Amino acid sequence: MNNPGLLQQAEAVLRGNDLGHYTKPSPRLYPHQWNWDSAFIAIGWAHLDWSRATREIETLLAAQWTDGMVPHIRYNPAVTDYHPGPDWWRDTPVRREGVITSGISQPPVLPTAVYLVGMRQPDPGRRRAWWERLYEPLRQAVAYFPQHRTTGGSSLIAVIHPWESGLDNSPRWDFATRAGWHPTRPYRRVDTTIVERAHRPTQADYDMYMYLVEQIAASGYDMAVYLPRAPFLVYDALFNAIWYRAAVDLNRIADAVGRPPAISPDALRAFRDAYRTALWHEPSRLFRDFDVRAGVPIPVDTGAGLGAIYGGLVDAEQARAMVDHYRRRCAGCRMIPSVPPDEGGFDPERYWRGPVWVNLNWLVARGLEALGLRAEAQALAESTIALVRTAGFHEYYHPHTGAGLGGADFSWSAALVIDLLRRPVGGVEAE
Ligand code: 9WN
Repeated sequence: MNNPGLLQQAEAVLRGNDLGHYTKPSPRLYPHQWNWDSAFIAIGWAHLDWSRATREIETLLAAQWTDGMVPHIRYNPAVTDYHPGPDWWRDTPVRREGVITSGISQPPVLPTAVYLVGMRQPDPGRRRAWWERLYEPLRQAVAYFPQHRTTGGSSLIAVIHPWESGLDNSPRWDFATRAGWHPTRPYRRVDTTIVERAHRPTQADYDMYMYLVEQIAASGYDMAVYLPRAPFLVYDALFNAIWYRAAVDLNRIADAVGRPPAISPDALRAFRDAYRTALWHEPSRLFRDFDVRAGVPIPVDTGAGLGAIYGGLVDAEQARAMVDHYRRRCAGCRMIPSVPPDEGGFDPERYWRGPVWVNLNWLVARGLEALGLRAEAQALAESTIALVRTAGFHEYYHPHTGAGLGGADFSWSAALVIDLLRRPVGGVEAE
């Protein structure tokens, strides 16, 4: 694929959002450092400037709590125009001195980013030294979830806020919006002053988000106390698949630095069985999420259910069936709509309720590639690149028209396009 112009444009987006130690997800809408954004962004930086990629990751890891959790936002103290600001997240002794963060996490793409960035380093000595230095914090980041976020004997991981899922207003979480929760404090949104209100979560969604922030902060972030009474407690199919892949990649790093597996093969097997048993929904050929509080599956199909392909939790045959079925439901759309148009909650313009996202496409494309489904992976990579080439580096895209929506100059769209161009599907990875 020869796309020099696109590559240069993508690089310009990353450089434009670069603050030296971290990269803003987008110029005005998201001015702080976000957890899974920085993981995707580092994967892109690794093709341009390896040291810059490692700095992105190390800035994020420096915000890790002493219990292992990597927060979803590391706040930049110089920035005040983002809501919610740090004052919503009560302080805690497990937060590192002098680092201001939120009190929840996000999908753990980070260990996989460390693996992929490491693989871009041609000098095996430098690669190994870097992996050795990061190994223990990464191990703690992965182990945090089984240690603090499991309940009732299952090995599946429970998330406690839609923001932790990374897919904030997915229709999967509408049951929580419908509960009508409100925070006790008034708040003022900034997002709707920057991008169109119709592209963002609703006011009722934000009331629910802020209510949960208050609940979590009031608990002092002690999950042993919080989980038994958490109003929002779900097994998110995408988050769990990303965790599984993180554990597998962490074990690869462990092997490379001469250590035993961080997560035992038995634990991985138990997790895989639990995932496949608890979350598979045969009629939709898709994994679904589970409402742990209510003890019921969440009856909504979305692109998050394809996450198992990235996780390596399905074989090639099942992956192909999943993608074929999803594609049929989305006839006439750019792939992959975050929600299929025949789902009740579908909205082609509103954030995680239908638009196409580059990160979701990248996750599925790389998963298909790893399963040996090269033609399917290539088709998805090419359609993703085509979308961005036509509409620019947007946060998300209209599934019918391909128009760019949400924030402009969006970092992970740029970073992951760089990765798809420089490490084409089926290409040989630098050793
Ligand atoms: C809240 C930064 C983040 C992404 C999330 C996306 C959005 C934040 C917001 O932006 O969430 O965390 O303010 O809407 O949903 O996935 O990490 O790009």
